[in-house]
Amino acid sequence: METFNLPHPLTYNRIFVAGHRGMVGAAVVRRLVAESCEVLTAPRRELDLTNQQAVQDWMLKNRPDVVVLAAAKVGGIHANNTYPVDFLYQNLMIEANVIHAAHLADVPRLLFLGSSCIYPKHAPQPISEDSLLTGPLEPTNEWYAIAKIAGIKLVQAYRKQYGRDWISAMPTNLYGPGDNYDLASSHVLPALLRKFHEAKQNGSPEVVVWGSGTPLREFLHCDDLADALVFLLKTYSDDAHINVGSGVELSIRELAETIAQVVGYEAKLTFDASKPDGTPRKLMDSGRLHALGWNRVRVLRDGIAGAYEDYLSRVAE
Ligand code: GFB
Repeated sequence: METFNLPHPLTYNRIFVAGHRGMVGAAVVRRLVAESCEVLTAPRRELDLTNQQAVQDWMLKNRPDVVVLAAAKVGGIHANNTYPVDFLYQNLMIEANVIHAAHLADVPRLLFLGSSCIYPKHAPQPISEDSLLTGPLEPTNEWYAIAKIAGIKLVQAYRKQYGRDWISAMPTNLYGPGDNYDLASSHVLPALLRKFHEAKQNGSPEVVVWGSGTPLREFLHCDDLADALVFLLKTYSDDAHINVGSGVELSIRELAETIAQVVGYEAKLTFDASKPDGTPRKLMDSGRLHALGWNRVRVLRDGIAGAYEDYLSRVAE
């Protein structure tokens, strides 16, 4: 079995980015341009990642050196809470198919992406990697969390049983170009960008913010995540999954106020208590990543300004 010597330069590697049309996958593809590697992608119409046979056929035919598993069914608190089957079933299928096919094709290096929601609802803050499976999950996203925990365990199982040099990274809440701005299924940051933009256009005096506005969230730009992932691919080999956060934390109310400034429109914030708050706080401890030597996080306001440009150019009417 081929193993990787670390640090590994990635030069001339054939790297399959599963989920290249998603926000994270697209960011990874952008970042890999600087690495002199060959990026492999598979459009959804040609490869359905929930189809086991199709994934195995594709992997055995293409035999990449590296797989970055950025494909997932993702969504904000409302979508997670409303479509538990989609978030559990689709993510289990995608992970199991891609990870097992990578094993069959003897892929030397694989990076699986989890999520900060894998941790218990009331985990001590900032949340260290060791908090996994120490308490009950946040109910609004336990389906997604269980699927992501299964993915981490699958990667660990292949390491343990077959000596695969595969790793898992846990990103915090993400935002950036390519985000989903559909109000029913998006995360909070793109949703509020859209709401403030539309309020500005319509001259509306108020913007509705779900929940109480008090939950605390940490936000990381997808291009910063992609940079950290490439760093980990080159340098990290361990059974333990590793947190990728920004350390930039604020309340949902503060986020709304920041977005108001970026969009340039002051509106009254109305809090909709019929919508769930979700987990009260979700700040990751990224100390392990920093100790390895990565800590390059952009200023949140600059990142949000870039995301707003993306929204204006791609989505806004
Ligand atoms: O980003 P979000 O949907 O997901 O919501 P989570 C974060 C917080 O923002 C919650 C509030 O307290 C929401 O109630 N919020 C306020 C809004 N206004 C809005 C709005 O207009 N839209 C949305 N979506 N939220 C997700 C998980 O949890 O985080 C996923 O469901 C995943 O599994 C993701 O892990 C990273 O941070 O609560």
